[in-house]
Amino acid sequence: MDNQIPREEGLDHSIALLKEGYNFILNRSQSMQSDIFETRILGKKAICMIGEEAAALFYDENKFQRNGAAPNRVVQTLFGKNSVQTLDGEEHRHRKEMLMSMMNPEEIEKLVEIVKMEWEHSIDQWAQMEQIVLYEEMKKLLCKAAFKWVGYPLHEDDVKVITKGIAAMFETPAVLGPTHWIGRSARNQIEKKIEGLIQEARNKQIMFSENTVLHKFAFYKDSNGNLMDGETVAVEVLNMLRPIVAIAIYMNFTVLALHNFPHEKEKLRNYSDYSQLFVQEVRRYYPFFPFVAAKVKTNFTWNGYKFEKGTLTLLDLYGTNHDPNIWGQPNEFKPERFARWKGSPFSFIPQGGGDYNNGHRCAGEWITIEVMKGSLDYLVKRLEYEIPEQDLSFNMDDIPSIPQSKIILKNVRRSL
Ligand code: HEM
Ligand code: MYR
Repeated sequence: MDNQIPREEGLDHSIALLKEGYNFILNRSQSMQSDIFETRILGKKAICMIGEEAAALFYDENKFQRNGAAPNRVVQTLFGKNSVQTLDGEEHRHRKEMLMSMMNPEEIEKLVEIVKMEWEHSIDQWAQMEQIVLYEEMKKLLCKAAFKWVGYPLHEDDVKVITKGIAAMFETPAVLGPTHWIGRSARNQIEKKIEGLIQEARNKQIMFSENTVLHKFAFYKDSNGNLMDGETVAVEVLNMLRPIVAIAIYMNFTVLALHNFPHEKEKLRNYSDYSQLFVQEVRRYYPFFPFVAAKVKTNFTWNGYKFEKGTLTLLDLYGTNHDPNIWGQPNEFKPERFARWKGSPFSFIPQGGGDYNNGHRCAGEWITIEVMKGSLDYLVKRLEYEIPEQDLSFNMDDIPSIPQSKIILKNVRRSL
Protein backbone atom coordinates (compact mmCIF):
# COMPACT_ATOMS: atom_id res chain seq x y z
CA MET A 1 0.00 0.00 0.00
CA ASP A 2 1.42 3.36 -1.00
CA ASN A 3 1.06 6.30 1.39
CA GLN A 4 1.37 9.94 0.44
CA ILE A 5 4.13 11.73 2.38
CA PRO A 6 2.39 14.70 4.12
CA ARG A 7 3.25 17.76 2.06
CA GLU A 8 3.69 21.41 2.98
CA GLU A 9 2.12 23.62 0.30
CA GLY A 10 3.97 26.61 -1.16
CA LEU A 11 6.75 27.34 -3.66
CA ASP A 12 9.72 27.56 -1.32
CA HIS A 13 10.38 27.53 2.43
CA SER A 14 14.09 28.36 2.56
CA ILE A 15 13.38 31.64 4.33
CA ALA A 16 11.19 29.88 6.91
CA LEU A 17 14.01 27.40 7.42
CA LEU A 18 16.42 30.22 8.22
CA LYS A 19 13.80 31.96 10.40
CA GLU A 20 12.72 28.94 12.39
CA GLY A 21 16.18 27.40 12.48
CA TYR A 22 16.41 24.44 14.82
CA ASN A 23 12.61 24.21 15.09
CA PHE A 24 11.82 24.20 11.35
CA ILE A 25 11.46 20.42 11.03
CA LEU A 26 10.12 19.89 14.57
CA ASN A 27 7.37 22.54 14.10
CA ARG A 28 6.12 20.97 10.88
CA SER A 29 6.45 17.43 12.12
CA GLN A 30 4.25 18.37 15.09
CA SER A 31 1.63 20.30 13.11
CA MET A 32 1.38 17.54 10.46
CA GLN A 33 1.61 14.86 13.17
CA SER A 34 4.16 12.95 11.13
CA ASP A 35 7.85 12.01 11.51
CA ILE A 36 8.23 12.56 7.79
CA PHE A 37 6.99 15.32 5.49
CA GLU A 38 7.74 16.93 2.18
CA THR A 39 8.49 20.63 1.61
CA ARG A 40 10.46 22.82 -0.81
CA ILE A 41 13.90 24.19 0.05
CA LEU A 42 16.34 26.09 -2.20
CA GLY A 43 13.82 25.69 -5.04
CA LYS A 44 13.78 21.90 -4.75
CA LYS A 45 11.52 19.22 -3.28
CA ALA A 46 12.91 18.09 0.07
CA ILE A 47 11.90 15.30 2.44
CA CYS A 48 12.42 16.02 6.14
CA MET A 49 12.57 13.27 8.76
CA ILE A 50 12.83 12.96 12.55
CA GLY A 51 13.37 10.08 14.98
CA GLU A 52 15.28 6.85 15.51
CA GLU A 53 13.65 4.84 12.72
CA ALA A 54 14.18 7.68 10.25
CA ALA A 55 17.83 7.97 11.33
CA ALA A 56 18.41 4.25 10.70
CA LEU A 57 16.96 4.71 7.20
CA PHE A 58 18.97 7.86 6.50
CA TYR A 59 22.27 6.11 7.29
CA ASP A 60 21.56 3.20 4.91
CA GLU A 61 24.13 3.93 2.24
CA ASN A 62 22.31 1.79 -0.32
CA LYS A 63 19.44 4.25 -0.12
CA PHE A 64 21.12 7.65 0.37
CA GLN A 65 24.20 9.38 -0.99
CA ARG A 66 26.04 12.53 0.08
CA ASN A 67 27.55 13.61 -3.22
CA GLY A 68 25.66 16.64 -4.51
CA ALA A 69 23.48 16.91 -1.37
CA ALA A 70 24.99 19.73 0.71
CA PRO A 71 24.07 23.27 -0.40
CA ASN A 72 26.96 25.10 -2.05
CA ARG A 73 27.08 27.71 0.74
CA VAL A 74 27.79 24.93 3.24
CA VAL A 75 30.48 23.34 1.05
CA GLN A 76 32.16 26.75 0.53
CA THR A 77 32.35 27.51 4.25
CA LEU A 78 31.92 24.51 6.58
CA PHE A 79 32.90 21.41 4.57
CA GLY A 80 35.33 22.44 1.81
CA LYS A 81 35.39 21.17 -1.77
CA ASN A 82 35.78 17.40 -2.22
CA SER A 83 35.73 16.93 1.57
CA VAL A 84 34.96 13.59 3.24
CA GLN A 85 31.43 14.90 3.94
CA THR A 86 30.68 14.89 0.18
CA LEU A 87 32.06 11.43 -0.67
CA ASP A 88 30.31 8.06 -0.97
CA GLY A 89 31.19 4.37 -1.06
CA GLU A 90 34.80 3.21 -1.32
CA GLU A 91 36.18 6.72 -1.80
CA HIS A 92 34.50 7.80 1.44
CA ARG A 93 35.67 4.76 3.37
CA HIS A 94 39.28 5.25 2.30
CA ARG A 95 39.31 8.96 3.21
CA LYS A 96 37.52 8.30 6.50
CA GLU A 97 40.19 5.73 7.39
CA MET A 98 42.77 8.53 7.27
CA LEU A 99 40.70 10.74 9.59
CA MET A 100 39.85 7.92 12.00
CA SER A 101 43.54 6.98 12.24
CA MET A 102 43.88 10.05 14.51
CA MET A 103 41.00 8.98 16.74
CA ASN A 104 42.75 6.40 18.94
CA PRO A 105 43.02 6.80 22.72
CA GLU A 106 46.70 7.95 22.62
CA GLU A 107 46.08 10.75 20.10
CA ILE A 108 42.92 11.86 21.89
CA GLU A 109 44.80 11.90 25.20
CA LYS A 110 47.55 14.01 23.60
CA LEU A 111 44.98 16.59 22.53
CA VAL A 112 43.30 16.62 25.95
CA GLU A 113 46.69 17.19 27.63
CA ILE A 114 47.41 20.08 25.25
CA VAL A 115 43.97 21.56 25.96
CA LYS A 116 44.65 21.34 29.72
CA MET A 117 47.98 23.14 29.27
CA GLU A 118 46.17 25.89 27.39
CA TRP A 119 43.66 26.15 30.25
CA GLU A 120 46.58 26.63 32.66
CA HIS A 121 48.06 29.47 30.55
CA SER A 122 44.69 31.08 29.96
CA ILE A 123 43.65 31.13 33.62
CA ASP A 124 46.79 33.12 34.49
CA GLN A 125 45.91 35.65 31.78
CA TRP A 126 42.22 35.84 32.68
CA ALA A 127 43.07 36.43 36.31
CA GLN A 128 44.72 39.71 35.24
CA MET A 129 41.59 40.87 33.42
CA GLU A 130 38.48 42.44 34.89
CA GLN A 131 36.22 40.29 32.74
CA ILE A 132 36.40 37.91 29.80
CA VAL A 133 34.00 36.93 27.02
CA LEU A 134 34.10 33.17 27.41
CA TYR A 135 33.15 32.33 23.81
CA GLU A 136 35.98 34.45 22.37
CA GLU A 137 38.52 33.12 24.87
CA MET A 138 37.51 29.47 24.39
CA LYS A 139 37.83 29.76 20.61
CA LYS A 140 41.40 31.07 20.97
CA LEU A 141 42.30 28.47 23.60
CA LEU A 142 41.00 25.62 21.45
CA CYS A 143 42.53 27.03 18.26
CA LYS A 144 45.98 27.14 19.85
CA ALA A 145 45.51 23.58 21.12
CA ALA A 146 44.22 22.34 17.75
CA PHE A 147 47.19 23.75 15.82
CA LYS A 148 49.65 22.24 18.31
CA TRP A 149 47.91 18.88 18.01
CA VAL A 150 47.94 18.84 14.19
CA GLY A 151 51.68 19.59 14.30
CA TYR A 152 52.02 23.32 13.60
CA PRO A 153 51.96 25.45 16.79
CA LEU A 154 50.81 29.01 16.03
CA HIS A 155 52.86 32.14 16.76
CA GLU A 156 51.09 34.13 19.48
CA ASP A 157 50.76 37.08 17.02
CA ASP A 158 48.74 34.95 14.58
CA VAL A 159 46.30 33.45 17.08
CA LYS A 160 43.65 36.18 16.86
CA VAL A 161 43.39 36.33 13.06
CA ILE A 162 43.57 32.58 12.51
CA THR A 163 40.97 31.91 15.22
CA LYS A 164 38.64 34.44 13.63
CA GLY A 165 39.06 32.85 10.20
CA ILE A 166 38.52 29.29 11.38
CA ALA A 167 35.49 30.29 13.47
CA ALA A 168 33.94 32.07 10.46
CA MET A 169 33.81 28.67 8.71
CA PHE A 170 31.30 27.32 11.26
CA GLU A 171 29.67 30.63 12.20
CA THR A 172 28.60 31.70 8.69
CA PRO A 173 27.24 28.74 6.65
CA ALA A 174 23.60 29.61 7.38
CA VAL A 175 23.95 33.41 7.59
CA LEU A 176 22.64 35.64 4.78
CA GLY A 177 24.44 38.69 3.40
CA PRO A 178 28.05 39.88 3.69
CA THR A 179 28.80 37.93 6.89
CA HIS A 180 28.43 34.68 4.97
CA TRP A 181 31.16 35.82 2.57
CA ILE A 182 33.59 36.34 5.46
CA GLY A 183 33.40 32.56 5.96
CA ARG A 184 34.03 31.83 2.29
CA SER A 185 37.03 34.11 2.05
CA ALA A 186 38.47 32.86 5.37
CA ARG A 187 38.28 29.30 4.03
CA ASN A 188 40.02 30.27 0.77
CA GLN A 189 42.83 32.05 2.59
CA ILE A 190 43.47 29.47 5.28
CA GLU A 191 43.22 26.56 2.82
CA LYS A 192 45.94 28.24 0.74
CA LYS A 193 48.21 28.61 3.79
CA ILE A 194 47.80 24.97 4.76
CA GLU A 195 48.31 23.88 1.15
CA GLY A 196 51.60 25.81 1.20
CA LEU A 197 52.71 23.95 4.33
CA ILE A 198 51.84 20.58 2.77
CA GLN A 199 53.89 21.46 -0.31
CA GLU A 200 56.86 22.48 1.85
CA ALA A 201 56.64 19.21 3.77
CA ARG A 202 56.53 17.21 0.54
CA ASN A 203 59.57 19.18 -0.74
CA LYS A 204 61.33 18.43 2.58
CA GLN A 205 61.60 22.14 3.39
CA ILE A 206 59.83 21.54 6.70
CA MET A 207 59.23 18.41 8.77
CA PHE A 208 56.14 17.67 10.82
CA SER A 209 56.47 15.29 13.75
CA GLU A 210 55.60 11.68 13.05
CA ASN A 211 51.98 10.73 13.87
CA THR A 212 50.65 14.27 13.66
CA VAL A 213 47.65 15.11 11.45
CA LEU A 214 49.81 17.22 9.10
CA HIS A 215 52.43 14.51 8.66
CA LYS A 216 49.92 11.71 8.16
CA PHE A 217 47.62 13.58 5.80
CA ALA A 218 50.45 15.10 3.69
CA PHE A 219 51.73 11.64 2.82
CA TYR A 220 48.48 9.65 2.77
CA LYS A 221 47.80 7.90 -0.55
CA ASP A 222 44.34 8.03 -2.11
CA SER A 223 42.55 4.84 -3.20
CA ASN A 224 44.56 4.90 -6.48
CA GLY A 225 47.86 4.97 -4.61
CA ASN A 226 48.63 8.65 -5.37
CA LEU A 227 49.27 11.50 -2.93
CA MET A 228 46.11 13.60 -2.55
CA ASP A 229 46.11 17.01 -4.19
CA GLY A 230 47.24 19.75 -1.82
CA GLU A 231 43.84 21.46 -1.67
CA THR A 232 42.12 18.25 -0.56
CA VAL A 233 44.74 17.67 2.14
CA ALA A 234 44.15 21.25 3.38
CA VAL A 235 40.37 20.63 3.41
CA GLU A 236 40.84 17.53 5.59
CA VAL A 237 43.33 19.24 7.93
CA LEU A 238 40.66 21.92 8.36
CA ASN A 239 38.16 19.13 9.08
CA MET A 240 40.27 18.48 12.21
CA LEU A 241 41.10 22.10 13.16
CA ARG A 242 37.73 23.78 12.59
CA PRO A 243 35.51 21.52 14.69
CA ILE A 244 37.97 21.51 17.61
CA VAL A 245 37.52 25.31 17.69
CA ALA A 246 33.75 24.79 17.41
CA ILE A 247 33.78 22.94 20.75
CA ALA A 248 33.81 26.54 22.14
CA ILE A 249 30.06 26.60 21.46
CA TYR A 250 29.49 23.50 23.59
CA MET A 251 31.66 25.06 26.31
CA ASN A 252 29.41 28.11 26.32
CA PHE A 253 26.39 25.86 26.76
CA THR A 254 28.25 23.92 29.46
CA VAL A 255 28.73 27.10 31.52
CA LEU A 256 25.12 28.06 30.88
CA ALA A 257 23.96 24.67 32.18
CA LEU A 258 26.12 25.04 35.31
CA HIS A 259 24.58 28.47 35.85
CA ASN A 260 20.97 27.49 35.20
CA PHE A 261 21.13 24.16 37.06
CA PRO A 262 23.44 25.00 39.98
CA HIS A 263 22.80 21.75 41.91
CA GLU A 264 24.62 19.94 39.08
CA LYS A 265 27.93 21.42 40.31
CA GLU A 266 27.75 19.46 43.54
CA LYS A 267 27.15 16.20 41.69
CA LEU A 268 30.08 16.94 39.41
CA ARG A 269 32.34 17.63 42.39
CA ASN A 270 31.27 14.53 44.27
CA TYR A 271 30.97 11.80 41.60
CA SER A 272 33.80 11.40 39.11
CA ASP A 273 31.66 9.44 36.60
CA TYR A 274 29.00 12.13 36.50
CA SER A 275 30.89 14.36 34.05
CA GLN A 276 30.27 11.83 31.24
CA LEU A 277 26.50 11.98 31.87
CA PHE A 278 26.56 15.77 32.14
CA VAL A 279 28.47 16.26 28.89
CA GLN A 280 26.12 13.89 27.04
CA GLU A 281 23.11 15.84 28.31
CA VAL A 282 24.67 19.16 27.22
CA ARG A 283 25.10 17.69 23.74
CA ARG A 284 21.50 16.39 23.71
CA TYR A 285 19.73 19.35 25.25
CA TYR A 286 21.27 22.38 23.55
CA PRO A 287 21.02 23.13 19.82
CA PHE A 288 24.16 22.91 17.71
CA PHE A 289 24.27 21.01 14.40
CA PRO A 290 20.66 21.27 13.20
CA PHE A 291 20.24 18.57 10.54
CA VAL A 292 22.22 16.57 8.00
CA ALA A 293 21.50 16.37 4.27
CA ALA A 294 21.63 13.52 1.75
CA LYS A 295 20.07 12.66 -1.61
CA VAL A 296 17.98 9.59 -2.42
CA LYS A 297 20.37 7.25 -4.27
CA THR A 298 17.81 5.03 -5.95
CA ASN A 299 13.99 4.78 -5.99
CA PHE A 300 12.64 2.84 -3.00
CA THR A 301 9.57 2.54 -0.77
CA TRP A 302 9.71 2.77 3.03
CA ASN A 303 6.66 2.36 5.28
CA GLY A 304 4.58 2.78 2.12
CA TYR A 305 6.24 6.14 1.28
CA LYS A 306 7.87 6.48 -2.12
CA PHE A 307 11.36 8.01 -2.20
CA GLU A 308 12.42 9.16 -5.66
CA LYS A 309 16.03 9.10 -6.80
CA GLY A 310 17.71 12.51 -6.40
CA THR A 311 15.33 13.93 -3.74
CA LEU A 312 17.07 16.07 -1.11
CA THR A 313 16.46 14.56 2.35
CA LEU A 314 17.15 16.19 5.71
CA LEU A 315 17.47 14.28 8.97
CA ASP A 316 16.69 16.44 12.02
CA LEU A 317 19.44 15.92 14.62
CA TYR A 318 18.14 18.43 17.15
CA GLY A 319 14.56 17.13 16.76
CA THR A 320 15.62 13.49 17.20
CA ASN A 321 17.49 14.43 20.39
CA HIS A 322 14.22 15.94 21.65
CA ASP A 323 11.87 13.25 20.33
CA PRO A 324 9.40 12.29 23.11
CA ASN A 325 9.25 8.76 21.64
CA ILE A 326 12.90 8.34 22.65
CA TRP A 327 13.41 10.73 25.57
CA GLY A 328 11.15 11.11 28.61
CA GLN A 329 10.64 14.82 29.35
CA PRO A 330 12.91 15.82 26.45
CA ASN A 331 12.88 19.48 27.41
CA GLU A 332 14.21 18.88 30.92
CA PHE A 333 17.96 18.92 31.63
CA LYS A 334 18.58 15.53 33.27
CA PRO A 335 22.08 14.06 32.91
CA GLU A 336 21.00 10.95 34.88
CA ARG A 337 19.01 9.79 31.86
CA PHE A 338 22.32 8.75 30.27
CA ALA A 339 22.99 6.22 33.03
CA ARG A 340 20.04 4.26 31.57
CA TRP A 341 20.61 5.02 27.89
CA LYS A 342 21.25 1.85 25.91
CA GLY A 343 23.56 3.41 23.36
CA SER A 344 21.63 3.00 20.08
CA PRO A 345 23.58 4.54 17.18
CA PHE A 346 20.39 6.22 15.92
CA SER A 347 18.65 7.76 18.96
CA PHE A 348 21.22 10.19 20.37
CA ILE A 349 22.69 11.93 17.35
CA PRO A 350 24.06 15.43 18.11
CA GLN A 351 27.03 14.59 15.89
CA GLY A 352 25.24 12.32 13.44
CA GLY A 353 24.35 8.63 13.70
CA GLY A 354 25.33 5.22 12.41
CA ASP A 355 28.89 3.98 12.11
CA TYR A 356 32.15 5.94 12.36
CA ASN A 357 34.28 3.99 9.89
CA ASN A 358 31.76 3.00 7.26
CA GLY A 359 29.33 5.90 7.54
CA HIS A 360 29.38 9.66 7.97
CA ARG A 361 29.04 9.82 11.75
CA CYS A 362 31.24 12.58 13.18
CA ALA A 363 34.90 11.55 13.23
CA GLY A 364 35.52 13.77 16.24
CA GLU A 365 32.74 12.70 18.61
CA TRP A 366 35.15 11.09 21.12
CA ILE A 367 37.45 14.11 20.93
CA THR A 368 34.50 16.40 21.60
CA ILE A 369 33.43 14.41 24.66
CA GLU A 370 36.95 14.17 26.13
CA VAL A 371 37.81 17.84 25.50
CA MET A 372 34.50 18.84 27.08
CA LYS A 373 35.13 16.64 30.13
CA GLY A 374 38.69 17.98 30.55
CA SER A 375 37.42 21.55 30.32
CA LEU A 376 34.45 20.88 32.61
CA ASP A 377 36.91 19.71 35.25
CA TYR A 378 38.56 23.15 35.14
CA LEU A 379 35.22 24.92 35.31
CA VAL A 380 33.93 23.09 38.38
CA LYS A 381 37.07 22.24 40.33
CA ARG A 382 39.89 24.61 39.43
CA LEU A 383 38.24 27.90 38.58
CA GLU A 384 36.11 30.48 40.30
CA TYR A 385 34.20 33.19 38.49
CA GLU A 386 31.15 35.40 38.69
CA ILE A 387 28.45 35.70 36.08
CA PRO A 388 27.28 39.33 36.08
CA GLU A 389 23.84 40.41 34.83
CA GLN A 390 23.72 39.80 31.06
CA ASP A 391 21.53 38.36 28.31
CA LEU A 392 22.16 34.62 28.52
CA SER A 393 19.26 33.70 26.24
CA PHE A 394 19.92 31.88 23.00
CA ASN A 395 17.85 31.99 19.81
CA MET A 396 16.53 28.88 18.16
CA ASP A 397 16.61 30.75 14.85
CA ASP A 398 20.36 31.44 14.85
CA ILE A 399 22.38 28.63 13.29
CA PRO A 400 24.66 28.02 15.10
CA SER A 401 23.00 29.30 18.26
CA ILE A 402 25.18 30.86 21.00
CA PRO A 403 24.06 32.63 24.20
CA GLN A 404 23.51 36.31 23.26
CA SER A 405 26.15 37.70 25.61
CA LYS A 406 28.63 34.97 24.59
CA ILE A 407 28.94 34.60 28.37
CA ILE A 408 30.80 37.29 30.25
CA LEU A 409 32.74 36.02 33.27
CA LYS A 410 34.02 38.42 35.92
CA ASN A 411 36.72 38.03 38.50
CA VAL A 412 38.07 34.78 37.09
CA ARG A 413 40.61 33.17 39.42
CA ARG A 414 42.03 29.83 40.44
CA SER A 415 40.15 27.89 43.11
CA LEU A 416 42.10 27.74 46.34
C1 HEM B 1 30.84 15.09 10.76
C2 HEM B 1 28.83 17.49 14.45
C3 HEM B 1 33.18 18.04 16.46
C4 HEM B 1 35.22 16.00 12.60
C5 HEM B 1 29.94 15.64 11.62
C6 HEM B 1 28.51 15.60 11.44
C7 HEM B 1 27.95 16.27 12.47
C8 HEM B 1 29.01 16.72 13.32
C9 HEM B 1 26.47 16.48 12.68
C10 HEM B 1 27.80 15.02 10.23
C11 HEM B 1 27.32 13.63 10.39
C12 HEM B 1 26.70 13.13 9.11
O1 HEM B 1 26.96 13.68 8.03
O2 HEM B 1 25.93 12.18 9.14
C13 HEM B 1 29.85 17.92 15.26
C14 HEM B 1 29.67 18.77 16.40
C15 HEM B 1 30.89 18.94 16.96
C16 HEM B 1 31.84 18.19 16.17
C17 HEM B 1 28.35 19.35 16.89
C18 HEM B 1 31.19 19.76 18.17
C19 HEM B 1 32.10 20.68 18.16
C20 HEM B 1 34.09 17.43 15.65
C21 HEM B 1 35.50 17.30 15.94
C22 HEM B 1 36.08 16.76 14.83
C23 HEM B 1 35.03 16.52 13.86
C24 HEM B 1 36.15 17.75 17.23
C25 HEM B 1 37.51 16.40 14.56
C26 HEM B 1 38.54 16.74 15.28
C27 HEM B 1 34.21 15.63 11.75
C28 HEM B 1 34.42 15.05 10.42
C29 HEM B 1 33.15 14.78 9.90
C30 HEM B 1 32.19 15.22 10.90
C31 HEM B 1 35.76 14.78 9.75
C32 HEM B 1 32.82 14.16 8.56
C33 HEM B 1 32.58 12.68 8.70
C34 HEM B 1 32.15 12.01 7.42
O3 HEM B 1 31.56 12.64 6.55
O4 HEM B 1 32.40 10.79 7.29
N1 HEM B 1 30.22 16.31 12.79
N2 HEM B 1 31.16 17.60 15.14
N3 HEM B 1 33.85 16.94 14.39
N4 HEM B 1 32.86 15.72 11.99
FE1 HEM B 1 32.04 16.56 13.62
C1 MYR C 1 32.09 21.49 12.52
O1 MYR C 1 32.80 22.50 12.41
O2 MYR C 1 32.06 20.61 11.65
C2 MYR C 1 31.31 21.31 13.78
C3 MYR C 1 30.10 22.02 14.03
C4 MYR C 1 29.60 23.05 13.10
C5 MYR C 1 28.17 23.47 13.27
C6 MYR C 1 27.74 24.40 12.22
C7 MYR C 1 26.31 24.73 12.14
C8 MYR C 1 25.86 25.12 10.75
C9 MYR C 1 25.41 23.97 9.94
C10 MYR C 1 24.62 24.16 8.72
C11 MYR C 1 24.02 22.83 8.41
C12 MYR C 1 23.67 22.45 7.08
C13 MYR C 1 23.75 20.98 6.82
C14 MYR C 1 23.36 20.58 5.47
